[in-house]
Amino acid sequence: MAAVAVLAASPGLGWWFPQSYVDEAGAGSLESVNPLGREIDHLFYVILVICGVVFVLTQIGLAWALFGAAGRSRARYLHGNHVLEVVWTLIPAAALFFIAFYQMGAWAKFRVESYYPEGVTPVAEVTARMYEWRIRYPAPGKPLMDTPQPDDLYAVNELLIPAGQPVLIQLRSEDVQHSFSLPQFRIKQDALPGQRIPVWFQADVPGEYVLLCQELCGWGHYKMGGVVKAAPPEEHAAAMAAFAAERRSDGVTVENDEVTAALPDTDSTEPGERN
Ligand SMILES: [Cu+2]
Repeated sequence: MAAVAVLAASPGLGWWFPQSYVDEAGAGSLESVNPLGREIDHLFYVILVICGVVFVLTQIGLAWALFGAAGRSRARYLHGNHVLEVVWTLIPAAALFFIAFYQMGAWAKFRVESYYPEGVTPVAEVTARMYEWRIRYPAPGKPLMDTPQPDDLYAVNELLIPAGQPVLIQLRSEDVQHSFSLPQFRIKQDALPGQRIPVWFQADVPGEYVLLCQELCGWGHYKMGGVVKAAPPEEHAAAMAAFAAERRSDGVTVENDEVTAALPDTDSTEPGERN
């Protein structure tokens, strides 16, 4: 009884998932910020209900064997019961098949490129290494290339993304196996040395979210944390432009505006036009 009560009450009590964001009313939301994350939560609850039903039926069977049937007949030795064995093989098999097919849609959206949401934009390459996340952004307005470009921007442990739209990162590892995990997005993907793995997600609500390594990768695994900062698209674009300006600045302020105006405007030059 207690177990069933706990099973029924646990989703409302927020035992299973971390708080994602604080909504306008000031209440913490346990819903994932990621649309795909909400689908994954639904799968989680479907499996929780299946396990709950099986648990209750098993306990009823146990109680029946202990107290219901015990008084009526004497215990006797049975070598086996084929019908019973077939039944208890088929029922779990059917349950597993159901789960396998039921989750195919969510899996395809996460993993299969042709099922990615429309407009998914590669924003950065994220390289895991002992013990940090190295982030490589393309220069503002340019696409992310597979190989490093001279005007790329680099950061550590801080991933800036636009909110409200699907974004994609290319995940790599420089040394051992790590795992790129965004609990509030329900995203977890291993980073494997020698592989480039695309991972997409979407922050429906602007805010700061946790980035963790969820694969024990060495003594410093515990400190391999970062942050995903999701801002509305205009704010995000402004933040990236400011970041680019800061990275390209040599720290010297030119007092004379005429000197600045006389300098060639390198940022607006297309790569092909450079001489
Ligand atoms: Cu790690």
